[in-house]
Amino acid sequence: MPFNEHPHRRLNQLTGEWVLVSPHRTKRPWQGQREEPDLAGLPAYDPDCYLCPGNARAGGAVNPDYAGTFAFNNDFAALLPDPPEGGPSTGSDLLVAEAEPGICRVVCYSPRHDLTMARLGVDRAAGVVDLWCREFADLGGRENIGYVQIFENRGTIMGCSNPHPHGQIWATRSVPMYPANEDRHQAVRLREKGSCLLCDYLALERESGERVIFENDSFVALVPFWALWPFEAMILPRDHMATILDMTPAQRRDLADAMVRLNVRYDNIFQTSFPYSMGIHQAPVDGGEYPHWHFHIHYYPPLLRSRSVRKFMVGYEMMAMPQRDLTPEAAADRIREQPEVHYLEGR
Ligand code: H2U
Ligand code: ZN
Repeated sequence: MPFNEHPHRRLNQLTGEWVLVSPHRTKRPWQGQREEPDLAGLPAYDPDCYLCPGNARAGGAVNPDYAGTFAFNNDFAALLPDPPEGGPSTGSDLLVAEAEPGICRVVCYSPRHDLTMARLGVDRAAGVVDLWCREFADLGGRENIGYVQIFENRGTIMGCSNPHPHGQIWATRSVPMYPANEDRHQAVRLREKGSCLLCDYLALERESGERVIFENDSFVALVPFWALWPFEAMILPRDHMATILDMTPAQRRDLADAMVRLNVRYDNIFQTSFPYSMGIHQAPVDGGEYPHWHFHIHYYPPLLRSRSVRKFMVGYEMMAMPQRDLTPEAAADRIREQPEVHYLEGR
């Protein structure tokens, strides 16, 4: 069956969920309207930003005059370290709730208010990777923490409240739903086939090259076969490793290189700071054995046709299953054809 012409569904091997692909709706490869490049600059320092060095935050704390990265406990944390056990008692087996202890951190990537990951440069991005590793080791070693979710929301359309480059880390006692699902699917693969799901998948993708965007010595950036979002991508380590702590110093730097390069390409697609949610999925830290885990980064960007036309997951997507028109292969082509020099460079 020619996948690029007929409606079909694809199985996400990590989650067991399906995505409907309708390529016949976008036969033409690309005819999107052109918008003027987004040149709106931000100041390097914003006196009203709660993440800039030396500024006061909402809770009254004052940020240090930091030079590299900076992490702090979220002043409006969604999780608290010691909620009362047992949860609300509902008196019915149909109304299930339980306590969820946890910790929420905010991580600033740079003192510069205006430099997103795409413009951070590899040295500073490597500093972010080191910070993630320190936070992961620290939070993962704490009592009552079973999973550490590192993530970033970028852009107002993703609900990000502040353009200052930053991400978040939420650590919980239980393993949250999506990583728990990926955990099960990777475990089944190892049990039934004796091999790692993502090592096998990566070998396939590297052989065909169809959905690979680029690779460096340690990482591959690709559009997954089962991608939901128009320009969804994954960054995977070429070696099998369960968490970011398994990386050598050289691999940490290669991860920074891969993230910056993907972000530059993203920004170049619509000549704007490309919004997305990204997150690192890795093995739980609850003391279990996780030989089946292959850590990876997901990027879920919502833009579809221009910097103002986004994909909504509504209607059929909410009620039945996600659907896309642009094939993952066409999306990979489009990201691959972008230059690795940021469109704002030299302006
Ligand atoms: P976003 O990345 O989604 O914009 O979230 C930023 C976080 O920063 C958000 O969780 C926190 C908010 O609670 N925050 C502080 O911890 N201190 C502040 O002074 C403002 C915002
Ligand atoms: Zn700032």
